[in-house]
Amino acid sequence: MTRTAFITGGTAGIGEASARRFAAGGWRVIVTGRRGDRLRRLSDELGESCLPLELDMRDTEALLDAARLSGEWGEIGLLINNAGLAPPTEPLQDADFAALDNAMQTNMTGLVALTRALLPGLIERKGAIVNLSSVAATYPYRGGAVYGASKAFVRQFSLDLRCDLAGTGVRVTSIEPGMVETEFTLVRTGGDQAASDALYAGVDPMTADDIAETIWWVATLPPHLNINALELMPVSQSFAGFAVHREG
Ligand code: 8X3
Repeated sequence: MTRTAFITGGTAGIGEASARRFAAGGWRVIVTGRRGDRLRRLSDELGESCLPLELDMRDTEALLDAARLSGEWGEIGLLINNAGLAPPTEPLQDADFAALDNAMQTNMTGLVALTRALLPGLIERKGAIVNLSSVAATYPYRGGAVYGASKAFVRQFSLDLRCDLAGTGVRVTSIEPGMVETEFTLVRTGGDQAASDALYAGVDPMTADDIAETIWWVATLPPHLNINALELMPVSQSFAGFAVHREG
């Protein structure tokens, strides 16, 4: 039986790599994103196993429409909630609220709306949900208040959802990566390629393929196994200590 995955944020990075990984594994992939040209390119590459859907995670009505797919494309057994972004790392007191709101709507509201809409079918098929959180859910850093909080939401939403889904056979996982070299920093900095290159320089960061392979592993485990949360970092990334401010 061909299995079907619904992957958000598939025009780049982890979403795009996941679309390729699942298509290569024989799955049908419904791939969403805002950039139609990129979606079309991916769909040309993956052929009949890919259904591209131009979709903005902030448009709840469009999300609910997209979730009403019928026929074989409606047989969704896996939801990969990958779409998400980070606002610039300005301290909250200096931040532009529109950028924060954009991240909150995409990372939380859109994710919940889509998950809610796809849940009846996922329950019927004893499917799985993989949510992309972040190490920022657990480890705070300056300028990360809204991003980190939104990813903590994703982590806790995943864990609480397991309670709601007890007895249904539906699996839920929170994937929490650290540094992955994607367009993440380019988006966060408003397109500053030099800042993005500088952040990843000499780091040997994780790749989108690393995370796609992890999602593949999680999703293809035997059905009695649930990975609740999985935190990953490149070896070169670790933790800093507490900051202490001294007068004088
Ligand atoms: C982003 C993780 O480590 O690049 O989700 O800030 S990190």
